[in-house]
Amino acid sequence: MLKRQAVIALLLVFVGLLCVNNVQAQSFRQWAIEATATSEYTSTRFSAAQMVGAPDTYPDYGDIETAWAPAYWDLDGVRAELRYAEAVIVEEIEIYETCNPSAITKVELVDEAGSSYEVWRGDAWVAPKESRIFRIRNTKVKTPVNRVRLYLDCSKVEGWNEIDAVGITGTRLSQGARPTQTASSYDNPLTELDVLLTRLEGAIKRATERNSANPAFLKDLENTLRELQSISNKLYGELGASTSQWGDY
Ligand SMILES: [Ca+2]
Repeated sequence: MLKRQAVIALLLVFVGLLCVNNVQAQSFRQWAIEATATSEYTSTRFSAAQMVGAPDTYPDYGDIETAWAPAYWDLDGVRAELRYAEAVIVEEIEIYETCNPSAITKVELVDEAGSSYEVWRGDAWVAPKESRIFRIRNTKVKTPVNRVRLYLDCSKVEGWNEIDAVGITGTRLSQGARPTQTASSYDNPLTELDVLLTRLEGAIKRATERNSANPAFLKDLENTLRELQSISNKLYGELGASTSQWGDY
C-alpha cells in the first residue's frame, strides 16, 4: 500500500516538474532596456540610447538619428553594451544595422555577475550598403545572461556605422538546465522523493515570482505539493522506523 502511494507520489512530482519546466522553457525575445557606448555622436540624436527598444529605423537605410552612431566615423575599438530586463540562455542575437553595416568585430554575452563570454568574432568588411539584421546563433554559452557587448572597428568600414536595435531571444533557466544533483543519484527512495518535492517547490516559487504560469494552475500545483509532502512525512514515519529496526539486527 505504502509502495503504491510512493509510486503515485513520485509520478505526480514528475508531472508537476514537467509542467512548470515546460512553461519556463518557452523562448521569448527581448529588446534592450538600457544601452551605453564608449562613444556616441550626441547624448540625444544618434546616442547609444537610440538602441533601446524595438527597431524604429529598420528597414530604412541611411544616416538616421534614431540609430546609434559613434562620435567619429573612423574610430577603432568602439564598444557598446546593451542590458535586458531578464537574464536568459540566449539562442539568437539580432543586430539591426541601418547604416554602413559590418563594422562589428566581436560580440560577447555578459552574465549578471559580470563574466563575459565571446559568441562571435570576425573581421570588419565592406558589406552591401543596405540595412541588415546580423543574426548570431548561440549554442555554446549555456549561462543565463542579461547583457550583450559589441566591439566595432569603424576604421575598416567607411562612413557612419549605425545600429538601430539589438534583440535577444532565449529561455529562462529551467530546473532541467540547472547543474544540480539529480534525484536518481540517491539510494534511498524517500530521499529521492524529498529532493523531487524540494525541486517542485522551487519551480513553483520561481514560476510564481516570474509570473510565467497561470496562477490558478500554480495554486493547484501548490496544493498537490502540500498533499505530497504530507504523504512523504507519513512514509518517513513508517518506513523510517522500519529502517532503523533493520539496523538493530
Ligand atoms: Ca533605434
